[in-house]
Amino acid sequence: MKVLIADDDEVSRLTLSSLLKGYGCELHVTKDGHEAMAVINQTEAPELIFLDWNMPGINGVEITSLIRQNLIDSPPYVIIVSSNNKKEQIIEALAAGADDFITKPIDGLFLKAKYAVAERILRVQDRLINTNKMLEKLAYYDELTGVMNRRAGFVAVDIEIERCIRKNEFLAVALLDIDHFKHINDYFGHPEGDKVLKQLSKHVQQTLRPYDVLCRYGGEEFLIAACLKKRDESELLFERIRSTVEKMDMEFNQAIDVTTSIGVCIHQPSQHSKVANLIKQADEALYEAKGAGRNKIVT
Ligand code: GH3
Ligand code: MG
Ligand code: MG
Ligand code: MG
Repeated sequence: MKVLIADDDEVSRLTLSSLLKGYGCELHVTKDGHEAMAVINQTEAPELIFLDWNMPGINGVEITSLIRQNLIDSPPYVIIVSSNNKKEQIIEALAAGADDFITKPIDGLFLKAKYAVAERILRVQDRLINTNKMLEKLAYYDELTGVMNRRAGFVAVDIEIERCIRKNEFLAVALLDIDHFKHINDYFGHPEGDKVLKQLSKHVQQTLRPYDVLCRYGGEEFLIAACLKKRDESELLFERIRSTVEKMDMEFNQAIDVTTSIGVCIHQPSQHSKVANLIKQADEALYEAKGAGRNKIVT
């Protein structure tokens, strides 16, 4: 566990650090508020922080407030260590966001008990954060391909609609469907079919810009959305995607030829634009692309 001690008083600093050394944590010791903030702002913030109240620069209670405003996703456990231990003062520290309070001079047994509480709370918090991350992943991303699922895709397209309105740009919305995917499954087997879906997603994602939208719309259909400065940029974009897939070397034992049909709708978004309408138009174009012999783009 990464632990920070901030105290301008040398004796308190030494007492606290020599006690904590016995607990096998990664200890960072600082002498004032600004040094403490520098450690707190490192990419990996300390999980447990002991702050003296009165320090030059920023005091411990002010630091606590800053921590509570800024480190929201993974909040550290903060203990104020001070001889300002009147009831009102302890209440003030807790109100600023401290989790606990230790009175100076520090009592070793008391510190040990409070350290154990901090460890327990941090473990529970860690578990919750990890579970939350996992649920978020399941809620927004397609498990097989790792691209956004349909629900997240719709939200992302709405965001792109807003971006296009702001920048006065066009939005291309496309449905990409793998040609004769049923044959691929029948001939090579379902697990190989899955690998095709994964690899295709990876390759298509790589041809797009970070803010373009790619989501798995259904089985072997993908939804793509991209803001464009000019209408005719669409041709280049989707041709790049079509040919990338066609040229894709499948990383498996057998050579599998994969082609796609793409139906595109180009639209100048307004506040009335509806994702579902755009997809419907893209779907009609896709139907035409299939009818025209597949491995084609129809706008
Ligand atoms: P078309 O060129 O007209 O699109 O023909 P198609 O065979 O691709 O179209 P069809 O809709 O008949 O078949 C889609 C197939 O995609 C059927 C389904 O079993 C398969 N599929 C859907 N989801 C998955 C998946 O997650 N993994 C695998 N391996 N196959 C899937
Ligand atoms: Mg002090
Ligand atoms: Mg299909
Ligand atoms: Mg298909």
